[in-house]
Formats: sequence, structure tokens, C-alpha cells
Amino acid sequence: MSGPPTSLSIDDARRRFSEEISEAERAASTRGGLAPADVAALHVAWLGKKQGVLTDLLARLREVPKEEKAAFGAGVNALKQEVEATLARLDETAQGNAARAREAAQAVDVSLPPRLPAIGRLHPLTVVRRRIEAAFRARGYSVADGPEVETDYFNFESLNFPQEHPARDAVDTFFVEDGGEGNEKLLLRTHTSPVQMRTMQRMKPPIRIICPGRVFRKDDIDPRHLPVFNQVEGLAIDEGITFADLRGTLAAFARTFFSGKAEVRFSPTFFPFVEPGVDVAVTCALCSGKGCRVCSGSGFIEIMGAGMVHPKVLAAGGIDPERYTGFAFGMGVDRIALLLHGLPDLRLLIENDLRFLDREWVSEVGS
Ligand code: 2U9
Repeated sequence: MSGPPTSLSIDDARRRFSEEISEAERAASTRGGLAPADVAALHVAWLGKKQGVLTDLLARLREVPKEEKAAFGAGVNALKQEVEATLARLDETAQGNAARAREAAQAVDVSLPPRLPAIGRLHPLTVVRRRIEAAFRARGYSVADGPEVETDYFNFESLNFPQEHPARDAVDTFFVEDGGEGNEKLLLRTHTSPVQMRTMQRMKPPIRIICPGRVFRKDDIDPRHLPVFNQVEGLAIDEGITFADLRGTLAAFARTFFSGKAEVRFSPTFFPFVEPGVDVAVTCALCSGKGCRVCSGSGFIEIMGAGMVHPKVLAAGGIDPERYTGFAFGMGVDRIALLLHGLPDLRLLIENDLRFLDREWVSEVGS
């Protein structure tokens, strides 16, 4: 707009009005059409009491020669009515445009994917424990559970630990309370073996169970030791079970859990609750047995202990050692997670650092 066209004739003003409307409509076309404010601005410019074009035209009536006054006045009034009618129509359109714009701004896009809550993921220890459980469940084992606070009897005595065994000392074991005169010592279980003993006392053979759970030992914390860690132990008892069954079972587990080509290697060792006892090494999952830094070049990694259940332990479990035999094994879940994922430090598993926990811990090994 180029200033108020005060010197215009009525026809010029009419032309000018339609030009200004076209101009305003063009300018508004990219933002969804005329807005109520555009129409209000035209209203002020054309019909405004102070400087509106039509008010000015009417004011010029004074300057018009007497004989033309009537025609001029009628002409201005006719134009004023046209302007009012046009602006009223445009205002209606503009109100409609505004309503549509408001609706569009409030519209919900139902096709947008939802913002999902952060639900977290399984802890690497849970992933490893569940895979161990699945490997044994597939071979007919069931999962047994038991108390974390145990008696000396179930944790040591019934498992053939001699009275003077160092593990029975307060240096190695967390004792909960003395129990007082005549009462049994209570302690935090140092292995899940008491679960097997309790199961033996409750059930008749055949028994095939695995016992996952937390265990407690008074170890100083370092990259390879935590005072609270996780084990899975297992027990199979039936008539005629031999060391060959132990070997076959653990070899099958190694092939399921680590790799179809994994082999097991046994070396003799001693545990009070088994005879003979063995340390069990499995083909290194990282180098497939070629030898690497993790397996110290040997191609094998020790991940389990095992053995044939000691006759005294069978007897303590109420099972006739003349009729039944069995094997048992145990492994540390934390240590296996450490090996599988190449973790430098066990403490990563318990520090709850989300940068560590927010990774996908589904093992690629043997899956
Ligand atoms: C009963 C009879 C026998 C369970 C066994 C091991 C060998 C063993 C260790 C592996 C690493 C513990 O986590 S670890 O430090 N376990 O070497 N455990 S045989 O033997 C049993 C258990 C219960 C009634």
C-alpha cells in the first residue's frame, strides 16, 4: 500500500480497493489464506474513523461543487457499502481459515510411532545363567532353589568337610550368628551344594537337578574376586551312573553352551564332597582351541569342577551308596560371563553403570 489515496476519485478508489484485496490474498496464499488480522488491517485502512479512505472521501464532500454533492455522496456511500460487504465476506473466510489452522495445529498424528518407556534389558549374568539352565533343562534336569542363610550342617558337615577344613573358619565364611549353646551356627552359604543335599533328603532317585544361586565368600575384592557371586551346581543320581555319564553330560553341555566343536578336558583334583574329583576345562571359546591370551596359549579354559558324589555324602542325603551312584558339578556364572564377553573386571557386573549394562549381552558363542 502506498499511503492513503486521499486524492482518488471514487472509481480510482474502487479499483484500488480491489487491487489491495488481490495483493493481500496473494501475500496470504502461502500461509493458508487470509487471516482475520489481514482483514482487520484492510478494515482500518478503508473504513477507519480517523484515516480510512472512505472517511477521507466523505470529508472531501465539502470541496465538491454544490450540484455534484448529491451524486458524489451517493457514490461514496455505494462504495462504502461494497467495501463493507466485501470485508465482511472476507472476514468470514478468514475466520474459517483461522479455525482450520487451529485444528491442524492440534491434530494428533496417529501414525507416529509411540515413545516407548525405557524398559531396560537383561543383566549379562541373567543371560548367562538362563543359557546354562536351558542347556540342562533340555537334558531332563529341573531347577532347584534353597536358602541363602544356611546351617553349618548343610553347608559343610553333610558334605564331608572335615572339622578343621579352612572354609569352616570365620576367615573364609560369613557367619550370621553363633546360634548360642547347643544351637547350630548359621552362615551365608559358600556354595549352592546345600540345595542338592536338601533335595537328596527330600527326593528318591532318580534325581537330576541344577541349582543356580548366589553364594558368599570372604574374598577381598579384585578384578577376579567378589565376596558375592553366582554359581550353578548340578547333581544326577540313579542306579548305574558312572564317570562316563559325567563326562558325556559335561561334554554335551560344553557343545550346547560354547560351541558345537567344544571338547572337555579333565584333570584330577580334590573336593571333600566328591571322589574322584576333577577340574573341567573346555575348548577356549575365543580362539576355538588354537591358543590365545585368554587361555594362556593352552586352547582350554577351566570353567567347572566336578566328580562322583562321595558315598558319605550320598548316605547323608538318605541315599543308599550301595545301590545308587551319582555325579555332581559346579561352575561360577560370573567367571563364565567374564570369559564369554572378554570383560576385564568382575566389578563391572555389579557396579550398575548403565554404559556397561545398556549393551546387548546375548552371547554369540554357541547360540
Ligand atoms: C552334593 C554333592 C556334590 C558340586 C561340585 C564343584 C565340583 C566345583 C566350583 C566351581 C567353581 C565352585 O564356583 S566355583 O568356585 N565347584 O568345583 N562343585 S563338584 O558337588 C556336589 C554338590 C552337592 C550333595
